[in-house]
Amino acid sequence: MKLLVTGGAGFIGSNYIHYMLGRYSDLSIINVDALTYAGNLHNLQSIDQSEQYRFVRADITDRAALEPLFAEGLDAVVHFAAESHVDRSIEQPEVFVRTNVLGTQTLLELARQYGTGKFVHVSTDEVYGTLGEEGLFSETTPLAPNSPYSASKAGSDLLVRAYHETYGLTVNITRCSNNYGPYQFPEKLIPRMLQQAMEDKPLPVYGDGLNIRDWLYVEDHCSAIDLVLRKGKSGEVYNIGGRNERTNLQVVRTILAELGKPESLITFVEDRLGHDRRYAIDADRIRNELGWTPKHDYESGIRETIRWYKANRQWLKDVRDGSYRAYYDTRYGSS
Ligand code: NAD
Ligand code: TDX
Repeated sequence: MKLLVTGGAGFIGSNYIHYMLGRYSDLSIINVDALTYAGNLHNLQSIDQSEQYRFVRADITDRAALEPLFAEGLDAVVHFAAESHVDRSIEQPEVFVRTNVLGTQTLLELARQYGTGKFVHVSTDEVYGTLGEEGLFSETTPLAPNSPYSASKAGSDLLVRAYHETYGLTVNITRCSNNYGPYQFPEKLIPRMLQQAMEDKPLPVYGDGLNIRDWLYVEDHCSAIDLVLRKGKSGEVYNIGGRNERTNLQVVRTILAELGKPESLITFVEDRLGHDRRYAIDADRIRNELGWTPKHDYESGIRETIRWYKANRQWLKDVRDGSYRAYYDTRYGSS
């Protein structure tokens, strides 16, 4: 099977490539990534020389750069590439629309023209908006995105749906809750707080810290996407989540306790604009129809993640000071 993975140098994409190559010996993967600030090929260093793996630096809005890859004949596309950080989308919405909406449409159009086998679009629970104290997001919950990030992801979801309905493209959409684990860029809650705590710096908690997220260890997201790719019914949406609801304060306190740091490092700061209060996922469809079960419970997953960041402080340092970029610019030309 020849698989095109977009955004494979990012957090979830790189975990997914490791997961798939570790599992299937008859698979070849082309990783297309523009290497934005969030893309880091060091995440993939251990498989860099594998005959099953090829990297192509390209922007997903660049049709001319992508076309030869589709022309080779692809069995499937698994589409991760996106601008992914809500806070950045509040500051700079345009690039979110360009990459997430136009980039997705560019890929869909090529998949249609070249008869690509299946298009798996990796989306997010944030397209459903926010929940009150009760209830869960199901696949039939109406889309009600609140941030420019989630609106751009919802736009891309609707294009995927339209390519299925209009042109009969074989597609699936996955909508997962918040991921955590190795290789996550330290702008996101868990690695950011870990980094601050390890350096005895203040941990900036937005608002009252009582917003709730539903956490899933990244490998469990990868196993779900693998199942959807192989067994998902075309046109179907699959929610993915592990029913691990925690307030941000609970997450931060666990990190401090595990690192043996004082709670006095917690600093309440101005709230995020349009901050969604609560996310919680009903994942019954993927569990019942495809037999997915997550392997990691939150308590052991978070401890494993903390151990990884402690053992990989150089990775965090390189990401923060941008030193990995010099390597790319020598090897692939500056962006
Ligand atoms: P990330 O920001 O860590 O990685 C994104 C990757 O996409 C980077 O390697 C970046 O270089 C690449 N990219 C960005 N713009 C590009 C462009 N125009 N062309 C080509 N490549 C480009 O993101 P992530 O957290 O790994 O998320 C991956 C996907 O999963 C996203 O689509 C996101 O919406 C979705 N998702 C993320 C989470 C989460 O908790 N992180 C949860 C659910 C869904
Ligand atoms: O410094 C912080 N302080 C803080 O209180 C940061 C970075 C975040 N927060 C809060 C905001 C959220 O309530 O923590 C929560 C999690 O924030 P993020 O890590 O930015 O994630 P979130 O906004 O929930 O979105 C994430 O999950 C869904 C990913 O970034 C998205 O790509 C994914 O679609």
